[in-house]
Amino acid sequence: MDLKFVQTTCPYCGTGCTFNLVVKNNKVVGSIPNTRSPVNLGKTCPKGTYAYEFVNSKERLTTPLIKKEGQFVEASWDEAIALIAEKFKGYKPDEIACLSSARTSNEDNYAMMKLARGAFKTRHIDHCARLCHSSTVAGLAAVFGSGAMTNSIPDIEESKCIFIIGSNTFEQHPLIGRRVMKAKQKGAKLIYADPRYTPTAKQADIYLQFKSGSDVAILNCFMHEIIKNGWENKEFIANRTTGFEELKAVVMKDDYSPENVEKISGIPAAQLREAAEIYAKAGTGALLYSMGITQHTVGVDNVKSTANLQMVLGYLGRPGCGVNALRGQNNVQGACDMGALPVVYTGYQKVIDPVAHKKFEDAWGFPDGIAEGANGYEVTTLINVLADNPGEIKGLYIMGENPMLSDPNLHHAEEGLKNVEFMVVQDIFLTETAELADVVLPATCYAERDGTQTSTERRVQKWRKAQDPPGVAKLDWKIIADVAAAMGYADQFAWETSEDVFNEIAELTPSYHGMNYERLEKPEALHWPCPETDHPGTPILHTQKFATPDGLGILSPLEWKAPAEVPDAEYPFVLTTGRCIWHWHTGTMTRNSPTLDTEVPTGWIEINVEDAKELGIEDKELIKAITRRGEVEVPAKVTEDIMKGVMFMPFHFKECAANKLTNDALDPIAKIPEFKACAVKVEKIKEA
Ligand SMILES: Nc1nc2c(c(=O)[nH]1)N[C@H]1C(S)=C(S)[C@@H](COP(=O)(O)OP(=O)(O)OC[C@H]3O[C@@H](n4cnc5c(=O)[nH]c(N)nc54)[C@H](O)[C@@H]3O)O[C@H]1N2
Ligand SMILES: Nc1nc2c(c(=O)[nH]1)N[C@H]1C(S)=C(S)[C@@H](COP(=O)(O)OP(=O)(O)OC[C@H]3O[C@@H](n4cnc5c(=O)[nH]c(N)nc54)[C@H](O)[C@@H]3O)O[C@H]1N2
Ligand code: SF4
Ligand SMILES: [Mo]
Repeated sequence: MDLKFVQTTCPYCGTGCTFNLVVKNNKVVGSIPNTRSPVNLGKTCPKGTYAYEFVNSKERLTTPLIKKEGQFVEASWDEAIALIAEKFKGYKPDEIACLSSARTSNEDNYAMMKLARGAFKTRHIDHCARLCHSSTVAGLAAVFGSGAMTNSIPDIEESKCIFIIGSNTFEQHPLIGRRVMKAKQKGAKLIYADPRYTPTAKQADIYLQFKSGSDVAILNCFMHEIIKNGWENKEFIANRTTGFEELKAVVMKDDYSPENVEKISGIPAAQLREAAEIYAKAGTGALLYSMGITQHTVGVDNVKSTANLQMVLGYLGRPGCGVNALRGQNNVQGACDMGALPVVYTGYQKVIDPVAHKKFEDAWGFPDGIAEGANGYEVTTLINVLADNPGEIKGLYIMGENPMLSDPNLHHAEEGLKNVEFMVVQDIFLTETAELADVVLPATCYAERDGTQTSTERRVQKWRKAQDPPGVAKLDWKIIADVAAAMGYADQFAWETSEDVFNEIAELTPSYHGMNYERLEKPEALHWPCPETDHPGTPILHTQKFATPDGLGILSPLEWKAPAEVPDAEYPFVLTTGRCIWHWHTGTMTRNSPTLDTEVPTGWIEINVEDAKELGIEDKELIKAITRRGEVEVPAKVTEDIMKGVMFMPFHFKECAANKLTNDALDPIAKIPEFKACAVKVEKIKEA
């Protein structure tokens, strides 16, 4: 028997745990956590533990498929690639759009960005970060000059008080949750704000339950109390920030007194006072947030509000502090870093900056130039264009995304995707989105390849090949390079290994410039910025100054605004959506992992006990949930863990897809949809 262990990085969440894949006779059969990892210290959560199960699922795509007369027919790579090249050559640049993937490696995202801008010459490229942390990228870049998590994961242990708002850390970033527990063991307090009494809430010293969509009011109330009592960090405010007087003028208004914020949020005034005092007096406080903050029409305001609080208390630039935006997908940080966004090349070099444009044009050497230096469509704008202006975009190339379940207001998204003349989907499974494609391309998964991914703490870590891919599946960047070559750009995509791609990235990206595959072999890998090969990397950002032009952090005066759609007589409840620990997004991987799938076989809607009683709904009863955009049948979970007036659904399950209900109203700056609040009603299903 041939047995080996291959160290790799978890393909699920942005925590970036590493483990060893157990490989028997050339097949991945198990995993063992890596004890040398400074991130997960020898542990993994259930998804990491069973991340080997989907690798050899019978459902994996094994060969290219071409749709002929409405049916998929197996095809050779030559045939599929030739068809794609011919179709895309026939479209004008602005008729093409690409969706890149936070599930794939940095090398793949870089290749996709180069394919879009260099070969297709389109400016329309984006990926699921739009639905996730686009508010963070926009909000933190505006106030700190850099849109990333400021501190590192091990650093959370140094905190004296941890304030988690809008992140169910214990279920969605379990190995970051473990750090929070380690800090607690050292005496730290945990304050947790969330509409649901989640597993994270169960560990909190103070739990603030509130109505979805009141975050700015709550954060302003904290600052109101802090400034009223003189607990702000006057030295930090004076030396490192601008805009304090303007901020103060807003947060000190009576609107943000604990009594008034109790009316908006439902949190008792006394509890708001107590939480603000404990947090302010801790002296060292880390704020953690995720989708509860970002996925709102006021997502950018929410993000800036968290930054305001941390600056007012001087909780930045030192250990145990920070604005810690917990990034979701394994490589969403990297996909953004690689420029899989409509406004930047790698390392956030702006496409509208003529210097950056020329740098990439010269370095890449396309004989016929690259996409113009203008911003393109965001995912959400693209879907609107597809649905409302058919024919404007004719060709769509999607790598590793499943918008047919993950986009808001699915009927609208489906209408848009069906209007595309020619659609390519490159995935590891035949997804709901792939079903609509003209060509489906089989990719290798994390276990079948070398590559790098960048975790939420900006740590760049490696994937290592453990087994061969199924059938004729190929590396994502290799497929992209083949498409480019068939369009006449073989020279620009002449990489032989993943390392070749990485070296090109490092060459063109200041924050990755000092990295190479050899340096990334160390157990702790490297955090960007890492500008030179002798630079140790940067675990904590903004220690001396912020990355803004004058080095100062910008305090933003912000008023609370209600969500785009609030309950009324017809739709009397707030619906919020999210995740559970066992499943991943649209379920392609976790529902093909028998252990995880058995734990939670289908979806549900959480309803407060009193609400259920008034509606005459029993636990586990199949009911109908209805919004202005659609309806689904879904089992009720009657529970005290959710606030009265609020309901919650996970979006993992196609048979009761939460996104048939969600609102596609957008934040005006980040263009993120309001997944976290819309108005809903529920009905009993009448017997036939
Ligand atoms: N198991 C698992 N882990 C995951 C994922 C997964 O699919 N499954 N996905 C990954 C990805 S891509 C991401 S982005 C992260 C997301 O990680 P999280 O943001 O932690 O997950 P969510 O469940 O989307 O939402 C978090 C919490 O926000 C609360 N919430 C709802 N409305 C509001 C509100 O108005 N304000 C506030 N403050 N909170 C509110 C919800 O009750 C929920 O508990 O998780 C990552 N980790
Ligand atoms: N209602 C509601 N909707 C939401 C959210 C919410 O909180 N509520 N959250 C939003 C957020 S934060 C996010 S991040 C999005 C996620 O939205 P998506 O990114 O669309 O969801 P995933 O299911 O992660 O899709 C990733 C796809 O990549 C494929 N894949 C995995 N590995 C590879 C690989 O190596 N190569 C290739 N080519 N493909 C691969 C998977 O099979 C899967 O089809 O969902 C958003 N939608
Ligand atoms: S915490 Fe995230 S990275 Fe770690 S094992 Fe779980 S899913 Fe994987
Ligand atoms: Mo996400």
